[in-house]
Amino acid sequence: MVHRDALYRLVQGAAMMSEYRRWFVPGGTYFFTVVTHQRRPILTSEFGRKALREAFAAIRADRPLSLVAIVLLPDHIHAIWTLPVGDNDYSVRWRRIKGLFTRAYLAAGGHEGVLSVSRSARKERAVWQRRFWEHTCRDEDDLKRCVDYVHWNPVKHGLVRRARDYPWSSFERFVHLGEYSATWGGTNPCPNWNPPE
Ligand code: NI
Repeated sequence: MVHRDALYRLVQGAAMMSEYRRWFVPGGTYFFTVVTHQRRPILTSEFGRKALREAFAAIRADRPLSLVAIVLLPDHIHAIWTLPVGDNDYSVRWRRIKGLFTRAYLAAGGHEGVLSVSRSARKERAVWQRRFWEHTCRDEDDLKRCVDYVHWNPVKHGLVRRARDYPWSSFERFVHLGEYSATWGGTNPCPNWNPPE
């Protein structure tokens, strides 16, 4: 049994590494954290999810990106993208995604947060935090750590007990790919990595 288990893990490991090799683009694979203004919990509502889906579809039609993994929390997003070689313009993409979401959200009657003087002066709406957090993945191991972090995040935030109990992430897709068992993610898979959120 021990030997069979060890072999199984090896085979699984090989399958995983090939996927990560396929996804990793040197210098072009990024982990992002994007937070709403004043941490308002607007993203996981039915409307929030629809507005984000549409914003992502619009930006992808215009400026390509591959979404490796994503999780929507009520007040923030963690996402991993790869961009085409030679294209590192993720800031423009996020600005557009945030802008498209904001427009749809306000048009549908969503309320924004308190507008500061500087936001009013810039005609900026109070829906997202201005800044976002970016980490460029160094290699396939780093990418795997980021993917694990994304899928474990709802457990970290106390929303569910296991990754599979959370509906708004790419976890299920990774289970189908054989990356995780369905019970994965009850404990912190990357205890030595502490990005914000
Ligand atoms: Ni988080």
